[in-house]
Amino acid sequence: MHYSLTAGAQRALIQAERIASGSTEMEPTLAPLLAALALEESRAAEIMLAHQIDLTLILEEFQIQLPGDAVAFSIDSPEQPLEMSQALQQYPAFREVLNHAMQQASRSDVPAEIGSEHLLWGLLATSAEESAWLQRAGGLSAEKLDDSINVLFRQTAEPIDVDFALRKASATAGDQTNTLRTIDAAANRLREGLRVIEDFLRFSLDDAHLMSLLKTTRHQLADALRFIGTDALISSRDTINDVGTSVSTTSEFDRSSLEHLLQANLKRVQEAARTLEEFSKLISPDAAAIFKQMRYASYTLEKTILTCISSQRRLQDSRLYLLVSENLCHHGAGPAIRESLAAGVDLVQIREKSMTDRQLLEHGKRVREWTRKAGAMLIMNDRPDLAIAIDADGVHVGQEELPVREVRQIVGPRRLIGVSTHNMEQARRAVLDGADYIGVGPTFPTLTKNFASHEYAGLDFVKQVAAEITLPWFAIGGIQADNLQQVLKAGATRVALSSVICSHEQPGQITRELLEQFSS
Ligand code: TZP
Repeated sequence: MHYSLTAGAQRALIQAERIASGSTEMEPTLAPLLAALALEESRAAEIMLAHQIDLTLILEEFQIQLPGDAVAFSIDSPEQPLEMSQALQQYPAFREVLNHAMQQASRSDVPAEIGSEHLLWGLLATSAEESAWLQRAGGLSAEKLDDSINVLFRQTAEPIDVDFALRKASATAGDQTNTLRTIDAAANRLREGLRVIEDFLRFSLDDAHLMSLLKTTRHQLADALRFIGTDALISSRDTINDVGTSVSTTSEFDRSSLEHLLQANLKRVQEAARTLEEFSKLISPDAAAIFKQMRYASYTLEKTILTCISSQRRLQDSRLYLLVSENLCHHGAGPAIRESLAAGVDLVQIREKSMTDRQLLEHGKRVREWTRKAGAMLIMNDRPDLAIAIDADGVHVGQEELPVREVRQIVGPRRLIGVSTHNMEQARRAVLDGADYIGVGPTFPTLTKNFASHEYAGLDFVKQVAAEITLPWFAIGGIQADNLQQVLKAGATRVALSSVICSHEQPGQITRELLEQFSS
């Protein structure tokens, strides 16, 4: 039997070859192919996303660097068949995957084309580390994928019988067309709104993490529309006779700032998702359920983006964040705080583990006065109740303390909430939970707080956060005058520190030295 590859599968193999040829590994593994499958907008990528596996996770797990042109790559260039055969000749591991993929494709009764989902199946059928990881990280196995492949084929090869579904709802032919027209228009509105938001995240906020969330939303839209039937949507389209296209409002052209533009498009996405959800109920409850999820996801996205923008504004000039514990200070907490404030510390955190609540309250009120006079912010560690009592600007919590949602209930919308994070998963979670800033560390070993040796996140964590997250963050842990440059080079623009200032004979002097390093 003759097999051909779909365009998606071809692109994936060529991308895999490009990624593998840029790798230093002597024996290329299957990781480049896995990354290529996630990189392409393909069925394999959709299946992986449905199992919470995305490109970022793969790149992180297998330490892969994408070549610069990976995203811009297109299938139209004439040299591609040659490149693809190179991929197969040079990398026997890819060939093994292709053999498995052929077997899987031959089981299908639709044309014997090998798609990206078959390549993914082929990869899972090997005993490679990448296959075991997909099982661990996303519960994906060749057997599981059998079901997904069947479902996907059912959806694409045999779209839901719209006629039948509408007849059941006793709709007229005119109703059917109008429902489809409405869905088509709302889907376009949603897609366009998502694109504007994505461009904002890319060019204004430059936030890779939030962009990856948006990509998931775009995939969800494609999933839902498949339930409706893309062909039926196109054939119902009648833009020329759509009265809506000639109606415009003055507010449509009234965009006073980038943020305003962003908000208008977030609303547009939410409204479109609601229309899609309601009208899809007449055709496909499955699609309606996905649109509902998308609407909720867009509320979270809105909150996350707006929190990020407002925190960036509030913490715009902050560089040095001092955590003060009485027991670390040479001449007591008072002098350390006042001297470092005078030298330019931007935030002070009260981090006392052995004071009574009364002592903390009195101490907190004093620090409030000093910080206010100096124009600095005050953060209370662990205690939302005391943060309110002393009118602090915010509260900081660790992974074991109250979650952001509960803290927000206590401190209200105005006060900052900071969260300590020790790995990328925690950092991404904190962003989505609504933290206003995060602590990123420990960067270096520290005696100020106990960590097990495996908990040292190190400079790599700092670099990863710098590449992905634009919510304000502070590198923390063991930072001193002689290693600050390494932290700044890793991408940090703000740092939090404790002992280096508190235990110094001259807290003001060392604060000035540290601050100077930011401008050198
Ligand atoms: N969280 C992560 S590291 C750390 C905390 C509270 C201690 C920071 O103190 P130091 O003395 O600057 O290492």
